Amino acid sequence: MRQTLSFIPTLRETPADAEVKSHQLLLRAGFIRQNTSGIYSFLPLGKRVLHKVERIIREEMEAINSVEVFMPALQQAELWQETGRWYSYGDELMRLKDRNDREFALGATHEEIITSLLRDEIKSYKKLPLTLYQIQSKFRDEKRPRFGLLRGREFLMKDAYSFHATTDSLDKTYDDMMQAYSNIFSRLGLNFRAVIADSGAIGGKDNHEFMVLSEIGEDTIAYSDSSPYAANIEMAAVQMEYTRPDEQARPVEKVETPGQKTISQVAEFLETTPENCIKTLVFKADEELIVVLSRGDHEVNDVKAKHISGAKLIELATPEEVRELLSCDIGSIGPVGLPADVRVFADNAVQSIVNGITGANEDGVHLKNVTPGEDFAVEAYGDLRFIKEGDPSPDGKGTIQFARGIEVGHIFKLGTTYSEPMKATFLNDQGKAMPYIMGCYGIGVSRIVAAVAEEFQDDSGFTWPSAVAPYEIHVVPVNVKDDVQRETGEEIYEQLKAQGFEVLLDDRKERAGVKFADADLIGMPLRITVGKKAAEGILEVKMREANETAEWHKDEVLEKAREFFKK
Ligand code: 9G3
Repeated sequence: MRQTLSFIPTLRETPADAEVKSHQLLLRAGFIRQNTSGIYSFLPLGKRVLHKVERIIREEMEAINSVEVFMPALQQAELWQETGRWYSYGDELMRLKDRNDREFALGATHEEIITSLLRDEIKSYKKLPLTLYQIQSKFRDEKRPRFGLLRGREFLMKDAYSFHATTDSLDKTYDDMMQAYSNIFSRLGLNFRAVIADSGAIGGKDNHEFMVLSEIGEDTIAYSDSSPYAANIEMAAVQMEYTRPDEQARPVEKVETPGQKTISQVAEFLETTPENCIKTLVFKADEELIVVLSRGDHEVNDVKAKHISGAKLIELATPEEVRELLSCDIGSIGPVGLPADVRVFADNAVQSIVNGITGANEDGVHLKNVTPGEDFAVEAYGDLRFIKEGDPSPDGKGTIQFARGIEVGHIFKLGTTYSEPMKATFLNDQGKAMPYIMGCYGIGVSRIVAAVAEEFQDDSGFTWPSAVAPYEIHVVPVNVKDDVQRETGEEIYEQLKAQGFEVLLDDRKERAGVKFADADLIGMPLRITVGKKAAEGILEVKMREANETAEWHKDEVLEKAREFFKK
């Protein structure tokens, strides 16, 4: 492609409101432009990267017999009402009406659509398993779109859905998807981990997120420094034994702690340590207030608290809700003397505390010598705390490290979460109508462009790996007014294109400095500069990622280019 015929509006300045380097460069290098908050246009170079990412995804989906379809973004409300999600999703689900005032959702995801499509077609176990996928725009009205393509309100997703007669069959497809996803992210050159994740509100049991390690990632991953174990921090299990000190439990005593609110303040004031304190939190689990206890130096993990309480949704109770329940402020609550109907859960570490400190459920008063089992009862102990760096890895191999990650994929075992309410059934081999057993598998395609952009760049711009680079070779005649340079550039361009290389020719009448800066900025893997030495048939070559240069004779360009791209 000739640059004079393309559309690559590079910028000199870094756009002010772009916070992360991938967003800054994608704008500066003319790959994307923002239309409005969280909504972007892909310009020619950005579109070509998108196209290559999609091609890799399609190849890996084909390889595991996942078949491509294309579903509507306009989704009739009735389907979302069948699963209840019309009501359970709030402002994030974009809704509109048609000319007859009928209600629609703009597709945030496609479980309802694809399940309604199949329930009319697939009636027998003989037609299962079936895995379908699409690559399509999704709409989610994020409260805080940010970081460019990393969190947008309209974005491109590959979403696949699998349908099975048995859980074994689902397990097989799930494992195939795990492998296909690993292939995809490896081919993209990304440093990723498949992590054990929480399925959020959509139910189902097994699910894994694919995280690209990045310091701008929104998620925290807990991973073992000497095994493949990795989990979203919300799900990382704590496998630790706690020993109870063999001291005698003493009678509980009230103690004035005026103005001491936090665990560390109370511990210091009473000359003890947070390990000897019992932290008490009140959560709203669905509509019920529950109490969750942890050792003073640990943090309660709300996702684990959600699982042990069986709630679908959980959030910290407000100070008003706490005062209404316990007639004191949050800094003074404790497990002793709670109303009998309040459920109490405690992290395993709490049972190793003897003569500990807790709030007295009176403002400015705490209790000393509190011992679980003696002075208060617990409905259940469990692993309820966030794992910490240095904790032993739950698989018993090595210790836990933290890393930030960008979620680029998420796969779920859905079971009958959608087929049940939608009465999407098949006749099994006993002739009995059973709901499909389902899985769903997402990849953030436009988010991947940003994740690769975040990874592959240096001080002067992008260093695209050839798997996703907009073009493989960038031919840059330095001075198009010089006949030799111009004609040599044209000759090389045509020759390489004829041999199947993806070539961009900088045929603009720009100064050398501008051309070189732009070439570095947009970052094709191989740049062939046609300068003064073209008169002797010598071309200067730059391998962008390694930032190395070489001189090639124009007669060897084809052979050398094949060698470079291992074609
Ligand atoms: C919504 C809105 C936002 C959502 C969802 C629905 C996330 C929603 C979870 C999934 C699960 C999988 C198939 C592809 C892979 C991910 N955010 N999720 O269901 F209405 Cl506004 O999308 N779906």
